[in-house]
Amino acid sequence: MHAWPASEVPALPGKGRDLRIHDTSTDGLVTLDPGPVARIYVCGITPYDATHLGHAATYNAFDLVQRVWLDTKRQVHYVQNVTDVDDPLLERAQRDGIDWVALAEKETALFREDMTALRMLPPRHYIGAVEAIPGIVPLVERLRDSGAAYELEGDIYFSVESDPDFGKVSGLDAAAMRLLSAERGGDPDRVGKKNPLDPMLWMAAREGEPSWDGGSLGRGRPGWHIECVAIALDHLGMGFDVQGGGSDLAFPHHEMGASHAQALTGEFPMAKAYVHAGMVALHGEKMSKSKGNLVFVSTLRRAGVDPAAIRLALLAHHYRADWEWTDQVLEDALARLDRWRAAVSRPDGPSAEALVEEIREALANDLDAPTALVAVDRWAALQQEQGGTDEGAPGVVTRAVDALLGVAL
Ligand code: 5CA
Ligand code: ZN
Repeated sequence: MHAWPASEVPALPGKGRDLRIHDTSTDGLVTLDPGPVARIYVCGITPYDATHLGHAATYNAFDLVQRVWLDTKRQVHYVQNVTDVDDPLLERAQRDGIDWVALAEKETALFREDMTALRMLPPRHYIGAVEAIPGIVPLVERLRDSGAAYELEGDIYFSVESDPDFGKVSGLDAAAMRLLSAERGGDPDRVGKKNPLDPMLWMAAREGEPSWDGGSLGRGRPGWHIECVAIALDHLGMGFDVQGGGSDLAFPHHEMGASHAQALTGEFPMAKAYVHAGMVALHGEKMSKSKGNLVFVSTLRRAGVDPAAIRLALLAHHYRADWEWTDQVLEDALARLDRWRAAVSRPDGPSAEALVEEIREALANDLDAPTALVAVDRWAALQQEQGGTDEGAPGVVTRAVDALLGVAL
């Protein structure tokens, strides 16, 4: 699939900082040392009800990871998927009486537009589940042939007991896992499974549903977790730096992905850091497709809201926090954008050197964007109250805010 156009990232004076980031697996901060090419996999959308502000907040977090790495003069090898075939997508298409392919294409196109407007840097490889099927089939065959997977009425299940490291990503106990499995696409109550948590790797063709040639697996379609493992291993290989997504992906999705990869390669972990963004809520509940309590980026854009303000609204919250979208959040962001734009509209101002370092330091410290915003606020207030004689300082601020925060002033 094609991704979306990249906005330019201005180079900044001085030196970027290495990223310390929270890893769910160890529940602590890790300092990543990616080498000259940093590798990141971010789980993409299931293309319906896109792009809501919860999605946008999560992609904003991983856009910051890229920007911190780019600031250290590294290249970033970024891969993202699109789950363009899965039960919830098919169910939505059925409910609305539309073709599932058309639904996926329309929503993916809208997502690309929203990401472009928000200045999210595109992945180098943007891969759909459907186009990944030829790479998924041999992995499932290998898992089955090595005894890590088994057949149940034509479907192939992964056996979580085949992985000695199972449970290390999320750190949850069996009861919590079972509850979340039922909520998040698993089928713990299906009779005949070796372990209720075992996830499907390959679903045999069902009447009236799309299916593909699966070689020795028979016709069918891939399970969700193996999709991301196949794409990540194909484009990044084992031991990449970050796997990212919202906190609702820690279990089962990232746990199962790590297990699949362990069974395939004998290695754990697939990613050096498992990084999870908090959940955005609306009216007191997590914004979710199933509840329908959604605010869309495209709705705000159509109403004339500057995408830079939407981005500032996201940045005002620490990526690991759960937070609530309200009208006030947007109003505050609009006011901040006005203040910043006024402050950089003059040819000179207070020195910006310290500010660039403050933004760098805040982001390198577990992507602390709110602290970075407060630092820019202080510079803008100083400009407003006293001005300054440093020629070009407003230009430096504009470039730093663009390069490190993705906000166009
Ligand atoms: N296609 C899979 C990942 S492989 C998927 O989870 N798709 S999704 O469309 O449901 O979600 C896309 C991303 O947005 C995921 O990282 C998910 O954790 C995140 N997300 C979903 N809802 C919210 C929310 N309310 N707040 C923050 N992030 C969210
Ligand atoms: Zn995924």
